Amino acid sequence: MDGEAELFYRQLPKVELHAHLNGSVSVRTIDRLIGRKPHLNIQHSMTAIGKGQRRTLDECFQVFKVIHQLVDTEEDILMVSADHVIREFAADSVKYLELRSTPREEKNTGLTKKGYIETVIRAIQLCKDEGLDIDVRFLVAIDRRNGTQVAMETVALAEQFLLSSDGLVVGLDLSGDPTVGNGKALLPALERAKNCGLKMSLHLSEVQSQLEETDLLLNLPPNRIGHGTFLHPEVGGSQNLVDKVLKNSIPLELCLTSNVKGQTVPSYSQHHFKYWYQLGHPSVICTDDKGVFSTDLSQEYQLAASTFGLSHAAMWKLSQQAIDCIFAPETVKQQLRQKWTDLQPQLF
Ligand code: 6MZ
Repeated sequence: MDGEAELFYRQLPKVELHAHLNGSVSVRTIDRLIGRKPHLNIQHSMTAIGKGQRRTLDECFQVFKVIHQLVDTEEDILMVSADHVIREFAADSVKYLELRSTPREEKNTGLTKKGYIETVIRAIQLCKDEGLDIDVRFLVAIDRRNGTQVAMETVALAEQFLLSSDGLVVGLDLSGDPTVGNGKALLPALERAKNCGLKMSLHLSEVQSQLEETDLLLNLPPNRIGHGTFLHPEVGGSQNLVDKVLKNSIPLELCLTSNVKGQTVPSYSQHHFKYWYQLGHPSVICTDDKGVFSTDLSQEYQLAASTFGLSHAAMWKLSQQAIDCIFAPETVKQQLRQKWTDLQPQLF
């Protein structure tokens, strides 16, 4: 890669809005976790998809199960979040990060869902107290495969933390294996989330079979869409879906390497980033799972620029416009805009 371009993207201030905590655990951290739990017999080749490698989406979801075995105590969550993931994003010039994670209960270790969220919040607070130059917020995730009841309980938990976390919990994420579960069954939980003021980012149309569900969930409407790979007519979506997204101006979180390595998109040049960018629709470049897909946000920006022939100035604008799409309040947006203005002379 061109060293000068690499430096530009590394230094470019960035906003990361789509990062799953356990998918963001880098190989270095995985090695540490493996060292702490040798009895699990896990090698790091089981948790990261290297350069040039591809997996089916189903295989990617097997990877998360392996990582979950390694991260199953409050101590692990704190170490992974505070010592590694947040710090790595900060070192990559990410100035604002919305982390998302599915609260888990682990009978063996006594981990509870409430304890899980509290620990992530503690990690964010630790980084804040230390003065790390990154503003981190949290989205509580619903894993779609767990059904209506669990979704409802997750919303109730998220609602509690929305009120008690000093603004750190800002919303809800709907994720999980898109080929499993049923979006319609989750609608009451999502409506409740909306009514209690939780901002919502929903994984929609990550695979082609989700047309009907996407149509239904777009009526909420969500505040942002994760992936949206199969929304547009050229790939089997529909103009109706596109119109709904445009009408409500719902930003898209786009994760190039994740989609190519997970094989829902055949190549970088065929990524739907192009479609939405050409429409001038708010599109935010994100990593999804930087550990599992062996990437980082600088690399994703650089890949988008080189694949679609975009200038440094265009990429700067893209990173700046991402500020409009964050879930934190207007005052935070103003602070970030100021930060971008202050940093601009160093890059151009
Ligand atoms: C859908 C995904 C995902 O929650 O344990 N997750 N859901 N599509 C994707 N595209 C590849 N990547 C990650 O992080 C891991 C969890 O995030 C969701 C899955 O539910 C996965 O188990 P947490 O921190």
